[in-house]
Amino acid sequence: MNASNLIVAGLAFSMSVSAFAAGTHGGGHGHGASIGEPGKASEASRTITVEMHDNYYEPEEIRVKPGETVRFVVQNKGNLVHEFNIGTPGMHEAHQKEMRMMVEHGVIQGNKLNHDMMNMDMGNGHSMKHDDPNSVLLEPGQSREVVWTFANQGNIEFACNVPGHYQSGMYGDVNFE
Ligand SMILES: [Cu+2]
Repeated sequence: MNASNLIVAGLAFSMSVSAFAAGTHGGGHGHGASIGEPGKASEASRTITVEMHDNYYEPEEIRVKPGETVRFVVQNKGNLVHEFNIGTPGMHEAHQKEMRMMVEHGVIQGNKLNHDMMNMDMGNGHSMKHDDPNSVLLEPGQSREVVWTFANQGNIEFACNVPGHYQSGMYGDVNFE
């Protein structure tokens, strides 16, 4: 096993551990009923454009109806890599550990992503692809959609878990009407 395989194996292990830890808190990694579920664009009642800046969102909070499906158009208008991730505060905290590993291993490099490394197959169906349906990770200038069906209520935030960003205020509340 060469050095880079060793690093990747270590990262795969740490990511699966944290994913498991998040799952035990009932919520998991975007699959829990508490935060809702991936939605269909055809069922979305409206589109909300979310701009990501260094380091804040515009708008800073959103209001949704219980069970509403919303199509988010997420645009990175900043100069750094940013994430839009729908989850509970506990899920964000767990995800921040994974993101720290991604920075430490050079997958996230300030203003760009190492796509080769993200696409690398680490075995067992794992990769560092950041393709959970409740989140997008974007380089400056990129734009992508997230369609999400919210549950009836919940303590939900949209947040950026790139190291330091949440702590500097890059999160917003999802308020239920
Ligand atoms: Cu950010």
